[in-house]
Amino acid sequence: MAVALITGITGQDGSYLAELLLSKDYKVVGVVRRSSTSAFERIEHLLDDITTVQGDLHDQGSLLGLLEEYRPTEVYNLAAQSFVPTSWNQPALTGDVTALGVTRMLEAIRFVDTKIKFYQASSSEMFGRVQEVPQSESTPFYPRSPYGVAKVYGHWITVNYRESFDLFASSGILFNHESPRRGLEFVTRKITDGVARIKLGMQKELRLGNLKAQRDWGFAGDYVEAMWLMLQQDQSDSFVIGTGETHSVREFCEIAFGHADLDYKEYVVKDERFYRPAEVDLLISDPSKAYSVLGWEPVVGFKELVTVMVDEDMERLSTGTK
Ligand code: NAP
Ligand code: G4F
Repeated sequence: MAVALITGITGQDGSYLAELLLSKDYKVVGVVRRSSTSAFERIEHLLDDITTVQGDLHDQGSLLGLLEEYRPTEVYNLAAQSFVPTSWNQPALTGDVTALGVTRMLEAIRFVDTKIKFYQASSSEMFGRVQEVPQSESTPFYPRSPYGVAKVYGHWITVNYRESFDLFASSGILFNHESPRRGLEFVTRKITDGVARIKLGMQKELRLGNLKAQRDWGFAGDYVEAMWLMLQQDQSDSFVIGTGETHSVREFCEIAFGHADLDYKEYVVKDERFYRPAEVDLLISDPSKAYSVLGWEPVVGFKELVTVMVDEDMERLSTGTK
């Protein structure tokens, strides 16, 4: 039986990846960090089918112990301090988890079993002040946040262990991907949650930062399929995963508010607090390598993504479900 160990299983992507791997008859082991409150909101429906274990990317021993005990065939390293603004307030912690945490997992694999296949969750945030449009696997990195810098380290240490120790270590350079399970602080979910609250009379306005920023937004459920495909190849490699389209935060607002018969201009208030010390203005992927080598393509388009997120937030808030 294939055994997958997922770090970050309580996060957006971890929950979709666990569902995908269960549907493929994997035994799924999810690493959860110790907390005084439960972080199982996104995986509550899976708890009977997966094994959750305590571990932390800060702690080398916990990772070694987990690999020894569960002997996974595949490790998906999705855990990170993943919110870009927090990385300016907690840059050292971000580097410790998001950068050095990758090395700790790779070291654990090197010591326990070099046959374990490894997936690293790299990010389009590494392209930062983009050196090329669109961005592909060969585009140079120019990160613009401590998070982006940490992800560049995580990416290159993955490539380095692939080349130094012959590990099967793949890096997925994923562009922004969203869903109704996205954290509420990220701009897409902040907007769809805000739209639902305004429509239901629970909130009067929505305070946002830079509306001009452009992102290549896809659906998280489609992107976890690409992660799995990367580990089914004959050789490990790096792949850009995105839709090849870009849209501004303003466009996202137009569609989201419009879907609820509202005009975003009447509700969105610009707030300096949500501007960043250094911005990533434009991201747009060239996913042609993934299309041709992995046979992967996104299914959910931009407008469908936005409207589904609004609908789910309306449903959640109007029925009082979580
Ligand atoms: P997310 O929802 O923020 O989930 C992050 C996960 O990491 C959570 O399960 C969190 O646990 C866990 N975690 C944080 N610190 C940890 C630590 N020290 N030890 C163990 N676990 C820890 O992120 P996501 O959107 O699912 O993204 C998954 C991965 O892809 C991340 O590495 C992210 O940086 C990367 N990525 C995301 C996108 C995107 O658009 N979503 C794009 C490119 C790359 P708690 O639940 O306890 O907080
Ligand atoms: O939704 P965001 O916070 O995502 P960001 O910074 O692009 O990072 C996400 O995608 C990365 C992949 O490129 C991941 F690696 C990372 O882990 C994360 O998942 O912000 C998107 C854009 C930014 O340009 C930001 O300035 O939206 C702009 N924005 C405007 N107003 C806002 C807001 N962002 C947030 N979070 N909140 C606002 O009020």
